[in-house]
Parts: sequence; C-alpha cells; structure tokens
Amino acid sequence: MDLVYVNSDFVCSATASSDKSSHDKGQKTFNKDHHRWTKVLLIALTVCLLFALGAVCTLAVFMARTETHFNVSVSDQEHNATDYKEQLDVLHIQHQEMLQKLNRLNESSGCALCAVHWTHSGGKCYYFSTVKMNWTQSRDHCVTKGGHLVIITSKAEQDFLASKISVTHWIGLNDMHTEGRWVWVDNQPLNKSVEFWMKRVNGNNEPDNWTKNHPGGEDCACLGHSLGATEFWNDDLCTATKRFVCEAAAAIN
Ligand SMILES: *[C@@H]1O[C@H](CO)[C@@H](O)[C@H](O)[C@H]1NC(C)=O
Ligand SMILES: *[C@@H]1O[C@H](CO)[C@@H](O)[C@H](O)[C@H]1NC(C)=O
Ligand SMILES: *[C@@H]1O[C@H](CO)[C@@H](O)[C@H](O)[C@H]1NC(C)=O
Ligand SMILES: *[C@@H]1O[C@H](CO)[C@@H](O)[C@H](O)[C@H]1NC(C)=O
Ligand SMILES: *[C@@H]1O[C@H](CO)[C@@H](O)[C@H](O)[C@H]1NC(C)=O
Ligand SMILES: [Ca+2]
Ligand SMILES: [Ca+2]
Repeated sequence: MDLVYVNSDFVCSATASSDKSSHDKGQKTFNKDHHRWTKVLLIALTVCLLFALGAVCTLAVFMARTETHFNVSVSDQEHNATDYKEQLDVLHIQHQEMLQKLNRLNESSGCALCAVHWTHSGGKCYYFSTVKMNWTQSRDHCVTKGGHLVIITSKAEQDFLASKISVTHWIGLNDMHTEGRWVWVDNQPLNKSVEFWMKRVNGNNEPDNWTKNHPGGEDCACLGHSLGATEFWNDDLCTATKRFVCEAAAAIN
C-alpha cells in the first residue's frame, strides 16, 4: 500500500513538470487532474481492501471449519473409546455374575458339573452302581464310564461316601499283587494315615485275609461289610459280586 502512495506522488510530480510553460492556467488543470487521480486511487484501494477482507474472512471461516471438524472427530473417538470401556465393564460384571451363579450351583447341587447319574462332592463326581460285579469287572466298568474305582484320600471323602451307601460297595484298593501291600487303582500305595479299615472291640480287625470259605484269601477292598456297618473298609474275595463306586474329575475344578 505504501508502494501505491509513492507511485501516486511520482505520477503527480510528473504531470506537474510537463505543465511548466503556462503556470497559472496549468495550476487549475493540475488541481482538477490531481483530484480525479485521487478518486480513482481511492476506489482501487477500496476494491483491493474489500478483496483482502474477503480473503481473510474466507480463510477465517475455512480455518474455523477445519478446527470444528477436527474437534468433532477427536470427541467422536473419545466417545467410541468410552463406549468400549463401558462395554468392557458390563462384560466384566456379567462374567463375575456368571461365576457366582456357577459357584452357587456348585455348592447347592453340583449336578451341572457332573454327568447324568453322577453325584458331585468336593470337586469330584461319583457314580454309585446299581448292578453288582466282581472287583475286576467293576474296575473295568468304571473306566468305560470315563472314571475309575473310587480312590479315598481324605476323611471328608470317606464320610461323604459312607453317608451315601447302605450296602457294601467295591472301592479301588487291592493287595492282589503282594499280600498285605495295599495299592489304589492309580498304583499309589495306601497312605497309613488315611485308611479306614474296620476295627472291632474283640480285636478281629480288617483286613483279615479271611480264608475260611475261600482259601485264596481276600485281596480286594470294599466300603462296608456284607454283614453290617457300611462306614468302614473290609477286605473281601475279589470274585464276589458287589455294587461299586466310580470316581471322576468334575468338569470344572
Ligand atoms: C466409532 O468407531 C467406528 C469404527 O471404529 C466408526 O465406524 C464410527 O463412526 C464411530 N462412531 C462415532 C460416534 O464416532
Ligand atoms: C466347586 O466346589 C468345589 C468344592 O466343593 C471347589 O473345589 C471348586 O473349585 C468349585 N468349582 C467352582 C467352579 O467354583
Ligand atoms: C499321607 O496323608 C497325610 C495326611 O493327609 C499327608 O500329610 C501325607 O503327606 C501323606 N503321605 C503320603 C506319602 O502321601
Ligand atoms: C492271606 O491268605 C493267603 C492265602 O491263604 C496267604 O497266602 C497269605 O499269606 C495270607 N496273608 C496274610 C497276611 O495272612
Ligand atoms: C470277574 O468276572 C469275569 C467274568 O465273569 C472274569 O473273567 C474275571 O476273571 C472275574 N474276576 C475276578 C477277580 O473274579
Ligand atoms: Ca489279602
Ligand atoms: Ca475281610
């Protein structure tokens, strides 16, 4: 803009110098011309200014729009992130509730954790047979049902089983291989501090390897005696047929 003023000064002085000869008459013409030039310049300047203003305004609007758009997309992303976090929280709560329901189910009946006809207790499933078989048949039958003859490893397990039966049942314990050396069906030797052999006041305790009716002795263990009490162990003839108890891991444990 300074440049325009300088130019106008130059134009004015140039016009003045060309009219040196007739000064009086020329002064009037000069004033008239000068006035006209100023007018033209002012109009040009105004137009320029308007264009500049327009450009500035356009730029300002454009920038404002860009910024708004940017802000909006950022807030959208934040919104989305918040959505996912909320969804995650909801899923977390649902997961907790499901676990609690499962635990209640487990504590109350446990049947959902074991196959049909199997009973849940202490994270294990038990099958109480209704048919009678000899010991080896019972052992094999439990395997075909996806388990094994029961292995008793605690007083709680012993008490649970004893509470469930009213007649003698085979368990997964025998001394077939070496007389007096009792082993479970998983080949673990009997733990002397977790055994529940029947004791009698007259001192005739089990296992007694009784040979009167079967000279081969008694090498298979059962829960309960055929003549009475069902809460303790007895050794009996392996060829005898009895009910039996199978054991399997619970589905969730
Ligand atoms: C959330 O994100 C998805 C994809 O990531 C997109 O399609 C959707 O437009 C976004 N929603 C919002 C409100 O920004
Ligand atoms: C089910 O109950 C047994 C004890 O009765 C426990 O050991 C086991 O962890 C429970 N299972 C679940 C899924 O809570
Ligand atoms: C026998 O059982 C007791 C009591 O449960 C236990 O402390 C001990 O470790 C067991 N011994 C063996 C050899 O498993
Ligand atoms: C049990 O009986 C068998 C067969 O009579 C015999 O060989 C074995 O020695 C007996 N075991 C004990 C501990 O008496
Ligand atoms: C059990 O019975 C089956 C079939 O009758 C027989 O093959 C097996 O030898 C018997 N086992 C015992 C220990 O008596
Ligand atoms: Ca024996
Ligand atoms: Ca016996």
